[in-house]
Amino acid sequence: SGENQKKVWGRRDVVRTLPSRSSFSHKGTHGKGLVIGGAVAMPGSIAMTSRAALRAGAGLLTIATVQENVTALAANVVEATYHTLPSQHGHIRSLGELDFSYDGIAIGMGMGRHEQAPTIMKEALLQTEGTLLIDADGLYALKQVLPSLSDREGTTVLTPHPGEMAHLLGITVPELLQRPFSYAQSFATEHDVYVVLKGAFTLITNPKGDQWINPTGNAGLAKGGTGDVLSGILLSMLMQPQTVEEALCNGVWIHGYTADILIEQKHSSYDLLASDVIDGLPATYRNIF
Ligand code: B4P
Ligand code: MG
Repeated sequence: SGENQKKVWGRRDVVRTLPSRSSFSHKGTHGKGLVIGGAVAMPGSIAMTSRAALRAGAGLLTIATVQENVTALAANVVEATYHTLPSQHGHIRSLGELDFSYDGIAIGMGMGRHEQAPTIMKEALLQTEGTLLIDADGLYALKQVLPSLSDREGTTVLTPHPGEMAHLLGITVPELLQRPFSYAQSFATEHDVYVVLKGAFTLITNPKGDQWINPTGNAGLAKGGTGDVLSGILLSMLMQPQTVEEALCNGVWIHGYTADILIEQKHSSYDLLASDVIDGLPATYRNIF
C-alpha cells in the first residue's frame, strides 16, 4: 500500500545503527545461537552458515545436525559446540531432545526435502520462543505447515531466493519477479513474518509491510553457498542489540558489501566463493568501524 515506506538502506544507515561491542562485553552479550540443518550429502551449508555467524560476531554457536556429519564439521568449525540429532537415511529424523533456549535459531540449510522435514519444521515453529530464521530446504518444509506460523510468539524471519518465494506463494518465478514488492509485502503482512527476498537487489520487508532495498552485492554472489553465508550473518545480527529491521538490513548490506570489496581488490565475479565472503568479513568490519 502507498502508506508503507520503501527506502534504500545505505552505508550511512549501517554506520548509524550497527552496534559496536562494549569493552566490557562477554560472549553471552553477543548471543547464543543455534544452527539446525545438514544432511549426509550436504555438510557444507551449515558449516558455512556457522562460520559466517561466528565471524559476523555471534558470541556462542551450537550446531545441531545428523550424527554422521559431526566429526567432519567439528574439524571445520572448531569454535562451535555440537548437538547430535537422530538421523534416518542420512537426514535429520527428528529434533529429539534438543534444547531450544537460544537467543537466535537458524534452520533449514542443507536439511533436504524429505518426508520428516515438515514435522521438524512444525516442531521448531511451535517449540521455539525466540527469533527463528528459516532458509533453504526449511522454506519448502514450511510451505507444508504454514498455518503453524500464526501460532508463533517469537520473531520469524524467512530468507527465500525467488525460487523459494515463488514456491511459498504457489506462483511461478516470472510471476513473482513482475511484482516482487507487492508479493513480499502481502506474504509478510499476512503471515506476520519478516521476509528477506534475495536477488541482485535484496528486498527486506517487515510484518507491517515496510520495505528496504539493499544496494550492495554483485554477480560473484551467484554461486552455491552464498545464501548459507547470508543466513549465518543474519543469525549473528539478529542477536546483537539492534532492531530486527536493522539486523536484517545491516546483515544483507554487509554480505553484499563484502563481496563488492572482494571483487574490487582480490577476486573477480567469476572466482568468488561463498567461503571467501566469510573470510572477507574482517576487512568489512574494519572499514565500517
Ligand atoms: P537452490 O539450488 O535452492 O540454491 P541455494 O542452494 O539456495 O543456493 P544458495 O543458498 O547459495 O544461494 P541463495 O540463492 O540462497 O536454488 C537455485 C534455484 O532457485 C535456481 O536454479 C533458480 O531456479 C532459483 N533462483 C535463485 N535465485 C534466483 C533469482 N535471482 N532469480 C530467479 N530465480 C532464482 O542466495 C544467494 C545470495 O547471493 C543472496 O544473498 C543473493 O542476494 C546474492 N546474489 C545472487 N546473485 C546476485 C547478484 N547478481 N547480485 C547481487 N547479489 C546476488
Ligand atoms: Mg539458499
